[in-house]
Amino acid sequence: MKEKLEKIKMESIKELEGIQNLQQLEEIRIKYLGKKGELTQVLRGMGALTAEERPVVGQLANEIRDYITEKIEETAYCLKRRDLENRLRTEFVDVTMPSRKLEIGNKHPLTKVLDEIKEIFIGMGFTIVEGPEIEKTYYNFDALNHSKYHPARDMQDTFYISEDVLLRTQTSPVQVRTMEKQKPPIRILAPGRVYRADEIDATHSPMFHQIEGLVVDKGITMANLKGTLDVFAKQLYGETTKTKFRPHHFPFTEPSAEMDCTCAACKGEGCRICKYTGWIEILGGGMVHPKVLKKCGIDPEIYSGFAFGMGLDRIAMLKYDIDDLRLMFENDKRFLSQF
Ligand code: 2U9
Repeated sequence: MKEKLEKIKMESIKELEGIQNLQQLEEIRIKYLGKKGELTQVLRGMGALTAEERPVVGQLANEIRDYITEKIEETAYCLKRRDLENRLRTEFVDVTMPSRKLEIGNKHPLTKVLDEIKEIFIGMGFTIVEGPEIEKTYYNFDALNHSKYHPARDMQDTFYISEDVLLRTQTSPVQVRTMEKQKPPIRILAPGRVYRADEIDATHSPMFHQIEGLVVDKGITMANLKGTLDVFAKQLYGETTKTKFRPHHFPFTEPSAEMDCTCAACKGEGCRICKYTGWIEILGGGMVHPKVLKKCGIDPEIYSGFAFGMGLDRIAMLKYDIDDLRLMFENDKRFLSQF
């Protein structure tokens, strides 16, 4: 019996030396000290011993159980200590490190200028209206008094989906649709993407952005157009901005004009941006052609209106001195993060 007990002690010491984790340690505890453990089995045989042997073997067995228990507790402490040190090393967070820079986005320059222009016209009582970019030829050309043979209808200028469906070349169809649905007074601003079959270069893109406006009511005159656009220019470029109107032609307005304003960069002195003229053309406009009103069911004998249109990309490029339109669409963060 004594030999068995000594053998158990030696085996348990040997096994405990090779322990790698707490799971293995628990298995050893069960193997030797558990209800069906080797030490427990030996102690069950104590009944067969003589009265003289029993106390001696019992004491040895208790000493070995205490020894193994102590060794297991020591090993458990060492394993837990090792695991804690590992965690402290691997899960270490240096709270003194600077936090990760949160990349906060910023508005695209086109969005910034669009928001600014919308605010100006909302301040003058205009409502923002949007419409389909894939449009009927009727709304893009016929309703706007383009003759059947107007060059703008040519394939080299316009993207056609089918004979009577195209990508809109201006946001005017939005105004036409509004006039069909709403009786005067009308005071709307129609921003959005437009498409023309242009080759991409520093100042042209097949997709660009326009903002058009339309006012229809009784007694609307060219003076209202000039006054509204003069206020717009002053609010966009500063109170000292001057405007001038040059006669022009558009099929959908008569009379028509193009509006220049004094260069915001040099205040009219002349510089690189305004090509040393002191003036920059920013938009076109005119009195809505009576045929356009009539096609929308508005009686030109009772009502009159003015309309205008501007290229948003051009205005943004002028405002931020951007010399290549392609930068607007390439999504290069080095460019976009400057705004
Ligand atoms: C309706 C009637 C008339 C919209 C207008 C312009 C003049 C104009 C250009 C500016 C630069 C297009 O992006 S651009 O190339 N537009 O000069 N647009 S009048 O006139 C309308 C619109 C809708 C029913």
